[in-house]
Amino acid sequence: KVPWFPRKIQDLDKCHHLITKYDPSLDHGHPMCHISSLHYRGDPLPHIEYTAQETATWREVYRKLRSLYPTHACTQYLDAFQQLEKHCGYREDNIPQLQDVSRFLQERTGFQLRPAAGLLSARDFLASLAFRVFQCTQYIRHFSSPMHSPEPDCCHELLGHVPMLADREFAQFSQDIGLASLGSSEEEIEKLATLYWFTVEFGLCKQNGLIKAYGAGLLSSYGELMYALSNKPEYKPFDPAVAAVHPYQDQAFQPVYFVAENLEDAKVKLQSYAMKIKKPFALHYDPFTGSVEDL
Ligand code: H2B
Ligand code: FE
Repeated sequence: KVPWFPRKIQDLDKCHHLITKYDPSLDHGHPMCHISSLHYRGDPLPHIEYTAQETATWREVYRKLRSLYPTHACTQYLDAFQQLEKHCGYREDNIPQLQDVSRFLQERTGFQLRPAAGLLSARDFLASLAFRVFQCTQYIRHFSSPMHSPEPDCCHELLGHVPMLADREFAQFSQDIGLASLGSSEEEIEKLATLYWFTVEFGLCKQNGLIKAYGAGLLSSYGELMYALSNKPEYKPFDPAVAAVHPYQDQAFQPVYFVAENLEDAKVKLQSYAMKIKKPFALHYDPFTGSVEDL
């Protein structure tokens, strides 16, 4: 039996299942503001007035990470980051608004943001990528630990994910993981989530003979970004079949990173991996209607 999956972008209104272990509303140490309630397609993205303390947390994170980007981030990231500073209010003293960022991404790659209340199930999160929708938290980590957040927060989304989603190849890569997930079994979802982990979150790529970061988990973590490009971790060439079943670490730095030849090569390899996933149907995404159809 094929699990239910969204067939059109409107169906994403049903993809909001939180992983309660990380549900920030259950974390009593967390300030309870800016947790989006249920959002429906077409609703405006909520404008948030962040407090001075929240902006101070952002400033600290922004300043430290920004100093590493020129040497540690891939060129696709750097190009988009420059544009975001120019057009979307990316600054030390300002937490960008999802509405502005979403509009920017739509013009670049057709990706749009949708507010999420916390960590979503892998199935729901991946399904939204199939429609070029990125589910994005709006709250910020607790000020007591600016360099670490146990759950995704807006520092992770805005500094880690958003710049990469402005790149064509990366946007396609993200959508392809999403499309592969639709109607897949629990085991396949588990593998795709692991693949997502080693690429979208912790991926490295070669660039002019050097290794650079494109993964959001790295680009939003000062400590791990430095570590990933030091001589300490082990590197393996990116191979989706290997990465999809590789053990990972969500409580400490990764012992292993997968290095892609470049983003296009990663995309092509992922596409051929996705073709081998066995499903009783074949889907085609129609960009004009924003829906998937059976072939
Ligand atoms: N939910 C949210 N809100 N943001 C994420 O970055 C995220 C998620 N990542 N759910 C997903 C899970 C990822 O870890 C994979 C697909 O499991
Ligand atoms: Fe993430």
